Amino acid sequence: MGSASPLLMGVVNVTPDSFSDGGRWSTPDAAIAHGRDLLADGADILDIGGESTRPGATRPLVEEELGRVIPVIRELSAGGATVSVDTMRSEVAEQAVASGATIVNDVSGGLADPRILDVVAAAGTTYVCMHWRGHADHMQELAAYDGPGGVVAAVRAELSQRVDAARAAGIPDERIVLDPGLGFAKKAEHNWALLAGLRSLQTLGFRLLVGASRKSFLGSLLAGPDGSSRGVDDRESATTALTILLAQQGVWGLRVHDVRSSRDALRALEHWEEASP
Ligand code: PMM
Repeated sequence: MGSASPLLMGVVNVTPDSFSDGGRWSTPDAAIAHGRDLLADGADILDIGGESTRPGATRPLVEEELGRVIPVIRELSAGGATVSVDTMRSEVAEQAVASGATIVNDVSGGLADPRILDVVAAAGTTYVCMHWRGHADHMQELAAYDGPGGVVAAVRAELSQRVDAARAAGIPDERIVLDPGLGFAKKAEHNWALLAGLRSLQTLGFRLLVGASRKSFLGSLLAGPDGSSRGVDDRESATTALTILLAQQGVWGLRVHDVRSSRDALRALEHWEEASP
């Protein structure tokens, strides 16, 4: 197929409670060291976040979020890394950009704090606009997609409205990246439908970022005979398979926790494509 390889965005969650790696990198020093490891493994971008969005999570105070992410962003961007800030808050985005972040990854697509769109427009950064319906404490109640075309049509339409808001704030199309928001107000079957229907989202004309890594729909897929979900640390092969499949769909970026396995898989795919007549 010869599609360009996606960028790998390595996740640095500076949180005590993220579902995939909560608590492992919750001090600035541990997070900085982890970010450097991800770069060595082949990350193109480091996505630094200080708020867990796991279903049911409660929000940190803005001061807590700033205290978690700003020292990490400052240090890693000073070292030359391309840094993205994973935040829904305009104050955090503003300080993150002032500290070296060049991408704002807003999982709420501008819904949680609309001023974030003005911050991004003024800063001239890339804007990752994810599909979102509500905060983590109640998002699973919002996972209903009963209209015509189901979840794919709904996510496409709702993302398109967020693009209108981003444009109205002055963010140019070439700085917008869309994300279907796997797991955010979505059940497992919704995530699979979105993955299978990615082409429909691509017809909006924007670059796509996808975050499937270690998410609970993979835990359900790989559930044991007793129905118990496979643990987060044991979902890597399924994540890597999705890396290849999504690369073949031509996505722009993949947000992953284990950069090394996805990088290895992409290298094999690139080599395959180069060797193909
Ligand atoms: N998922 C999580 C956090 N941030 N950002 C984007 N753009 N897309 C995602 O799918 C996404 C995100 C939740 O996963 P984590 O708790 O493992 O970081």
